[in-house]
Amino acid sequence: MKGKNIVITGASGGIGAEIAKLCAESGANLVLLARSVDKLKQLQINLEEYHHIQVDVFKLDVSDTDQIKEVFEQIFEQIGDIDILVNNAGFGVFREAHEATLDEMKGMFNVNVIGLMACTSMVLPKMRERRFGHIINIASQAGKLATPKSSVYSATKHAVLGYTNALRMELDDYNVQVTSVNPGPIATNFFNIADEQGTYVKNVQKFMLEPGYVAQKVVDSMLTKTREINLPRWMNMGSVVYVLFPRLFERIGKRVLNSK
Ligand code: NJP
Repeated sequence: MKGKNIVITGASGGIGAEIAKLCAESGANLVLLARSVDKLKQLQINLEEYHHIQVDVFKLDVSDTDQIKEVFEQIFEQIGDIDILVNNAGFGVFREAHEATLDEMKGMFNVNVIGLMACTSMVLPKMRERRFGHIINIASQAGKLATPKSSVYSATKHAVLGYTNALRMELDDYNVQVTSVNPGPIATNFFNIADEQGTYVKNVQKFMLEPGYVAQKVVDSMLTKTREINLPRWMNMGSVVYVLFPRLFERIGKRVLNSK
């Protein structure tokens, strides 16, 4: 990965920042994007100092598609071709469907789905032309198995998985890899917004993943033909069984499925 240009959205914290740190260790050049530009600049200083790599930061709200176009055009002009795009920016709000506001629904879809697709659209022409690249979309186990209080969030991640699977097939002949990452709960600031009451965090504390562990799996997959990363594996088994026996699964697993 030495010298490769890697763009990460939502790099100001959580798994995005962890992915950035691990990519820096491998000698890649980084482009870090998020709204919190101060946090990005601090990360830039640390990574440049310790790893002697090029790190560029741009303020980007991925819910603003005009901004996406401007920022990616600047990246192409100032830095050059993008080798790996990690679509990581995202958020969730855990609420029952009847309580979810239209603003929340639009907000989640604009960031998690439209933003992800708009960033991808910016890199696709060049990657197809160069017959080289890797697009990594951070989805979720919620994109495979929807649970109460995550109707909207799950819907966004189902959309991400649908998009990602079709994209992979479209790019099959172009040597552009497409990977979806489907984690269960990870110990990040995600839950400050998603789970205000702390109920879910309390219920899943035992099997919460460390962000560095998830990031390592993502970085290990870079420039390989990894189709999906599912973490933890046992949780993905649940998603597989759910597809086969949905009615039974919902009945037997009711208590666990209601942990939000
Ligand atoms: O969350 P957090 P994670 N425009 O809150 C950025 C998925 N996931 O690392 O803009 C641009 O620590 C935000 O930056 P800022 C999840 O759905 C998580 O856990 O400065 N960026 C920050 O850097 C998401 O797709 C869990 O506020 C925006 C980053 O996104 C990904 O993992 C489980 C933005 C969020 O960092 C990373 O989340 C799962 C915007 N409008 C999937 N809005 C989990 N944590 O349990 C937010 O299955 N960001």
